[in-house]
Amino acid sequence: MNAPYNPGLLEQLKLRYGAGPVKMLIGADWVEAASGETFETRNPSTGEVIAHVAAAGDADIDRAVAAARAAFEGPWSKVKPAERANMLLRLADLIEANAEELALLETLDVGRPIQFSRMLDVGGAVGQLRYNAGWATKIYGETAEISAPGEWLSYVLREPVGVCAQIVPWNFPLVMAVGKLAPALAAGCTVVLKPAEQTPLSTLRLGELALEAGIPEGVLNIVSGLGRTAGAALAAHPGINKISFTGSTQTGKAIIEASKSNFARVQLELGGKSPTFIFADADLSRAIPAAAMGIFFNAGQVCAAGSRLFVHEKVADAVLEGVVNMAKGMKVGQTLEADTMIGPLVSAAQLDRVTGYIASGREEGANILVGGERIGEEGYFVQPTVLLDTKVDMRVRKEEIFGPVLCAMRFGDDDDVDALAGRGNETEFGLSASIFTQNISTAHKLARRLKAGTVRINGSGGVDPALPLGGFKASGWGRENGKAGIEAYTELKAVSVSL
Ligand code: TXE
Repeated sequence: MNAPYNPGLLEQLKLRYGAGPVKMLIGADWVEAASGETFETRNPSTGEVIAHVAAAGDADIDRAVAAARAAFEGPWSKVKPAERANMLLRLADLIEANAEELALLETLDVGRPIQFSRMLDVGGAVGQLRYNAGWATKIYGETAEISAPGEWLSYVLREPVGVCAQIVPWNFPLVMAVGKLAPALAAGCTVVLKPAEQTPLSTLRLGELALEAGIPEGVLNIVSGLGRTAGAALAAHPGINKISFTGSTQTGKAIIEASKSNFARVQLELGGKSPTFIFADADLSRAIPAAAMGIFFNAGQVCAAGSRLFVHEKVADAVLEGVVNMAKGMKVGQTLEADTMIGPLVSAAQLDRVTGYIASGREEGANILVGGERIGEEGYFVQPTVLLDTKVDMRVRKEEIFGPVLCAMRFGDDDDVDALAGRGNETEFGLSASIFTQNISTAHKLARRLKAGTVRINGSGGVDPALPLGGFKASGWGRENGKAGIEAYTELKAVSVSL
């Protein structure tokens, strides 16, 4: 993972993407927007424009939904589950065969250090495809005995839900696109997928690989475009049956509003303000790196980032010293260098947002233990930051910052599991939580009381395709991944035959 990048390949990518408008995939065609409009995507390490990309409008969204509908009602409905599985497996192989190119694209467009693009984006996408390929042949209906007079055969079919709109954010474009399309295709649905305007390139390349893998035309359509135009048109389109969205809580509300017109099934994965608890008996050699990387990894642009740290007063000094040392010691900088740990924020807007939050924390009386400043004038880099003395009603404490900014709080022996769970649950979000203690009773009691879709005990880690992913409260609706994730791409139909 720590190999140097290939400068020849980088040059080829720059030439390719700099050459002219990057087209989107509708049916079997690579097309510009009907309006001819484009938008820019930039390299967050430098601020330079990498490419001009087709900006879909209403007409393009209509065309993409029509292509997805024609495939769904037509040829795709005849494709057997085992064939769908094979297509997903071939796409996984093609991603592996083009791994270095996809990793470089992700690094250029997202600003993720190359070692993580290689490991998490490419590895994660392949894992999602292979996991979901397995489900294609394992989607079962049920039978039931009913109580009506006479003799009946009743069975419940699990059918694909239909044409799915999938709207993806910019923090993990490739792996999230694949994480949405793989279960949809495994279940027999067709897809119109919109990557975020900040990071469309790896997803559009994925479209080429999908055609190469033999996924038929119209089954996967990729429309690049702005959220307020293309995204809004897709979410409200009368031709879609389901929408799967990952992004901000605010846009999540707009998606719910849009679904009032088309009754699309809605699945939302929204923001978080996830707590990490470190007890006095915790193994600090695990807890400290987990607390630091839980918020600094990907410059904090992770939905499940551990942005609130609750640490027992007996170990608080040691933990905070450890986290500060990691904040100071990690290499923040150019993403193509193999040992870089932290890259820039994705965009100038995100830089303004994160530095604005740090300023608001200062104004409201928080103390900065480490970091707190932008780094340099080029690119969108921010220092890993730890805030102390925050209050529960401060914006930095309750809102999602989506940057490398940790709020650290102490607790004492008086805080029992119920009190700690209350503090963990004090925001509107409920996505994820981490607990470090050797006491299994404390760990499981707290896990049970936390309102969070994911709880990790004595370890950290990313998303696994086998485990349901999603949140309580304002962190979303429904789950992706695992059995629940595949079933969410199906509709139930009860059939009864009087014998
Ligand atoms: O998100 P948006 P933004 C949070 C994070 C971040 C904040 C703002 O706190 O700082 O959101 O990011 C599309 N109809 N998360 O503004 O707007 C858009 O084109 C339909 C957390 O970039 O939610 C993109 O494809 N679609 C999160 C996607 O929505 C619309 C990851 C996400 O953009 C739309 C990202 C509309 N009206 C941000 N408006 C996570 N849970 O990981 C925008 N979009």
